[in-house]
Amino acid sequence: MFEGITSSLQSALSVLGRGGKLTEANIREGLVQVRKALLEADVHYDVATKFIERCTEQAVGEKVLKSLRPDQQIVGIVHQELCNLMGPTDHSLHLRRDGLSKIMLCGLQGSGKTTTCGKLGRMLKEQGRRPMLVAADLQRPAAIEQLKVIGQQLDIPVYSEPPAGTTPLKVCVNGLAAAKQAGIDVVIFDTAGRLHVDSALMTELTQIDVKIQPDQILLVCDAMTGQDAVNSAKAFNEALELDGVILTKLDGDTRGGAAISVKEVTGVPIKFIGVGEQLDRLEPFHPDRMAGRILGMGDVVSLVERAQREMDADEVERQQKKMMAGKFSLEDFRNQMKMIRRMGSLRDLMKMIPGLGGLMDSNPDIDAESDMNRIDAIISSMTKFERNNPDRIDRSRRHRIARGSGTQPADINRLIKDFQNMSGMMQKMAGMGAMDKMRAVKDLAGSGLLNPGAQLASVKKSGKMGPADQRLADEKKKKARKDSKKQKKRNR
Ligand SMILES: Nc1nc2c(ncn2[C@@H]2O[C@H](COP(=O)(O)OP(=O)(O)O)[C@@H](O)[C@H]2O)c(=O)[nH]1
Ligand SMILES: [Mg+2]
Repeated sequence: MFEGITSSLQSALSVLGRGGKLTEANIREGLVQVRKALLEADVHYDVATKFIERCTEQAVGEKVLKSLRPDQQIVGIVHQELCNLMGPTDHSLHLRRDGLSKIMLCGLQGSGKTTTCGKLGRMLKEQGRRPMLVAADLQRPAAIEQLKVIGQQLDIPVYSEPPAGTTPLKVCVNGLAAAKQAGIDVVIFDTAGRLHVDSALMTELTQIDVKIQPDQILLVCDAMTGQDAVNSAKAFNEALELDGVILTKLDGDTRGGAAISVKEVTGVPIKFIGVGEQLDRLEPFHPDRMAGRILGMGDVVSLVERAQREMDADEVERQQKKMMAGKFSLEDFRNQMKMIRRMGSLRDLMKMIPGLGGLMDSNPDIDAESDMNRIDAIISSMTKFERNNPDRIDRSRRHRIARGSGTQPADINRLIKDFQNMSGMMQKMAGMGAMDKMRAVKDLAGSGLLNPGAQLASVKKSGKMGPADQRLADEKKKKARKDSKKQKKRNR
């Protein structure tokens, strides 16, 4: 997969390593070569250009990580930007927990729809679902038979009708009714394609969409067709509002352009990839793994990631020292929170603290992911003086902060108390043995500071909305509006 782009990217990036020292000029020169490699791989022109702009901006401004050669660091940047371009990871089919889920597959002729119907059916069956396939492609004489054979191989029911005297829409409606009767929980509709996007095809698919109201509309795209795949994805998305793309034939001699461009051009995520003709050759799409394959520099990428972790670990250690010396302020605390977000989880952070790594694994209840926004809001409403001297926050300051952050004065109190407990604990921990540290982590978890969402539960109970709640509520509203718009479009 991707031999061409991988080798040309590697030679572009190796130019950077030659000079020994990186200058802005040779960063730019190296990235121009990267851009050329992308265009040769049939990456969309605008995508390649913007991609290089982002990489250049990053590379020129970046702090050099100790223990890395600058050219290695550039590989890291290109990798990260490739991940951003193709990500985030989104391979959920959003199936209903109970009741019937409907998945509609569409795409050009020969893109792999019928095969992918079987692959998805097989995957769902393995997950314990009861799928059914519906043969709604009446365009190709052999399509129905092809789907039936696939169904037989997988022992999955297939609904079909003799093509004379029916329409694709009727087949879908009747297939859905049959599925409901048979207690099926996921119906997958195999629809017709054409050689090119045309209005007759779009009308047929839109009618099915409106009538059947699928939960997911997935476009099956042939990765070998490069930019054509991307252009057709754009056209299908304008007519149908796709939920995802399944990119097929990535096992073949593809140049990789479609995989790199499709998300950026259409905004629709790649959910699965087809990597072979056999029915088990379907994989969830992982942008980071794909970026790694495209770059073909797995070893350098992991080196960069390790160096970044080391940098974060250095920062943690620095903060740790401050904490143990009793000089850790709420401002530091917030910075640390930001770092945690960047790194993924508090669990990971704790693992970096010398002596705490193994202990985290024995405390699976610690869930620090929830709602750090609230703490952020509280600290944001404090003055610099208050952040550095939390013990000086009196009643009137407390009320002002609560008003500013949309929380209750009691919540400010609790945050400060927990924060002081934590600082105290950290100071004590400096001289502790392993057992005591374990106990200390347990206490810390019990205090609620490691679970900021829980500790501010009283805000929710009070029924008043703070800015953080407001933001969440606004987002929910926005999503609801978007959903109803989609619904209306479908009902047209
Ligand atoms: N190598 C490879 N071939 C595939 C893949 N998916 C489908 N195909 C092949 O592509 C051809 C067209 O597939 P088909 O499912 O009939 O396409 P449809 O016209 O969209 O229904 C068939 O020969 C499939 O075996 C894949 O992921 N890799
Ligand atoms: Mg087909």
